[in-house]
Amino acid sequence: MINRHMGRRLDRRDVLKLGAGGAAMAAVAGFGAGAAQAQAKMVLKATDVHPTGYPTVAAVEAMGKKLETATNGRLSIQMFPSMQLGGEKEMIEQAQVGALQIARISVGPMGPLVPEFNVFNLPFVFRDVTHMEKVIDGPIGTELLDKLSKHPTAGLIGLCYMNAGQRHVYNSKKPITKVEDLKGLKIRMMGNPLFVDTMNALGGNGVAMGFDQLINGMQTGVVDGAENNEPSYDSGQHYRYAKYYSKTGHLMIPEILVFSKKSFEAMSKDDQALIVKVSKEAQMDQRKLWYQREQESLKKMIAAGAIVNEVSDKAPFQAAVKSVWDKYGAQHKALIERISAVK
Ligand code: GTR
Repeated sequence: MINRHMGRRLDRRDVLKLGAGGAAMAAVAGFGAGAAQAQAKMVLKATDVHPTGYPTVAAVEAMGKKLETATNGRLSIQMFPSMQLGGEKEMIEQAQVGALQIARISVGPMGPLVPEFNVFNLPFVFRDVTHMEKVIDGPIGTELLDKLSKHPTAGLIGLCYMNAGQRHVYNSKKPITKVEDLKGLKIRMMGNPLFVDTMNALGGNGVAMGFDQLINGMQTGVVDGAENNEPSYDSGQHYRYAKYYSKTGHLMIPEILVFSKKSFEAMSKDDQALIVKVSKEAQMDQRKLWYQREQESLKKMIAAGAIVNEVSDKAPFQAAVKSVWDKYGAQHKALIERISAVK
């Protein structure tokens, strides 16, 4: 597999060969005893679809520095940014088998695994960013992370959340100011049927595709555009292919940091607790970086030629996605009510 933007992409064999973390893990398994576990040096492999300098990448790197300091260099993080280990689907698979330890992904693809996460994926579920932050920082956020960690087959530990702003539609044809404007546009959506249904309900044609396939999809006209927050649009230089960026704000999906359950269970209780602690700090560290980056990205993309427009009346967009709420929300009524009760 070749990643056009990054040179050769690593395949699973490379990941296993590369695995400083994996080697340490093998040593741990060999020693078996708790004391040996507590001392084994481990390089935790982390990955992100975004490049170095992106808020999520920077926050996980800072987490690695904290681990190094707290353990005198025994635990550290090696970051593989920019989709070097594949898209989010591949990242999840590698974390499940312990070929990497930390994957920073969107809650988006988690819905099919832990259905409650689809509540965060419902269009217009949060009133605003403050509401979303209160939910992820509070008991509901913790409950959903625990659901993932306790899932019998997911093979992942849910560590923390991160901010990802609001998602807005962008395309190469025209600005979207009203819901009818989406008609006939092929818009790339994340790999979760809920999102394709959302775009279709809005009148567009939702096309499920990995983030790693998107530039190619826009270049070849398989899609006319996609939807994402300002920092993703800017850092992926998507304005080069789809210059109309319309602030539909239809989704506000938090990010999630997951840890390989296989790797986690091989670590000492103290190390596990330390990882949980630094990840909670990372949730807040990333937030500060996020707000700065959103502003910077907005300026950069406009300077690069993006044409940004506000969407003044969101009510028709909200009305159009009722079928999505009926299909994916009906079984989570109580959770939805709890979310809307968060003030
Ligand atoms: C970004 C998010 C990524 C990925 C991407 C996508 O906002 O940070 O994790 O989910 O969107 O659209 O696939």
